Amino acid sequence: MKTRWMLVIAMVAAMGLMVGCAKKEPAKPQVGNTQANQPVKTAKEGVIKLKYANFPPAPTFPCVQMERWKEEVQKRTGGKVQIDTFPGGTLLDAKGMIDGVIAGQADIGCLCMAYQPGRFVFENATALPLGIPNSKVGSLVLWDVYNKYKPESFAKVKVLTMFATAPSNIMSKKPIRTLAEVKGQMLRASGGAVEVLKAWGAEASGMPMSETPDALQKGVVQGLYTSAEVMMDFKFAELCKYVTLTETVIYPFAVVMNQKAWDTLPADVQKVMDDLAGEQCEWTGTYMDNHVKESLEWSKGKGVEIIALTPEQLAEWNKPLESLKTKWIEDAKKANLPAEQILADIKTLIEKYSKAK
Ligand code: DTR
Repeated sequence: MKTRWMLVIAMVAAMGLMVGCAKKEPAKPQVGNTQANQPVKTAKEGVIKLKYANFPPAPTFPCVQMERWKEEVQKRTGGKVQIDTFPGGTLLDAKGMIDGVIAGQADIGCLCMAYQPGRFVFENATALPLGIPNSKVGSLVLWDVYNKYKPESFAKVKVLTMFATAPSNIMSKKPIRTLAEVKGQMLRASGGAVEVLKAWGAEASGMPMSETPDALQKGVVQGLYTSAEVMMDFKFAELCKYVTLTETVIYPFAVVMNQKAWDTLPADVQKVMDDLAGEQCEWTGTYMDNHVKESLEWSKGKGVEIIALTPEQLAEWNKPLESLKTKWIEDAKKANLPAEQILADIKTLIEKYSKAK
């Protein structure tokens, strides 16, 4: 009896194994350019699948613009392109973004150029204190100046669009009403903006936005310096009860695509993406500007005090920042860039777009 049962169990196990094998899905076709030097492959006839990586969490503006771009591309290609988005650094993180895209770990990636000032010397000219008044103007200036000079830093990728944040403000746990009150405060910024804080006498700590909520929570930093939409998107208003409106520098962003993946796209799809580039840049700037206003209003409702500076105070705050321009000119010259001409172009473009409605 025992042997018979053992035989039955053995037979059931063997059948299970056979069924399991028969049910095994055939290997799915690989989609997107997940490995370097592999062309984009289609999941089924006519559908091109692409992976788009982003570093901050989904509700933040770089991801909002990503979803908008995705919807537009899918719509304008009549569903021929399908984009899978990966917010929150789930595919590539902030500093590994462009190299990850070059290596083909993602087809598309969104990066903040200010996080790598040494690598993006040219683009970070727009992150100097030049008086960019808002995100829309900053985005249009950045896109134009990029297209004029087509810098070497993007030679290995296809640039799909660029945009800039709104000007940066200080969000802090303690009120900062005067330049003297910044001194000694441990504040977070990133990239070139760290130098702005240092020039004001703060104890600046450099880190990407993705690490900031933790640093604020743990008290590693007493505040941060960036565009004010984060008060709402990251709920920083719960920790930072003061916003000092310095309205200083913007942060430039780029969306890049793996060159091989781009080269293998059909011409009509490339055209859709190319036609969308400038429009996406302006859309993001407009979204950002409106969202900053919304965030400040929302913050007031959470008991946040918005500290405005007088024109005299702003002049005082801007004075120590002059040295940053001199330093950038030196760095740009070392990188064989026509430094003065680039700055002159940026100033002309700021005027042009500030006047335009
Ligand atoms: N100002 C840069 C970039 C930045 C501004 N808002 C967000 C939101 C999510 C990610 C990055 C950014 C910074 O402070 O890091």
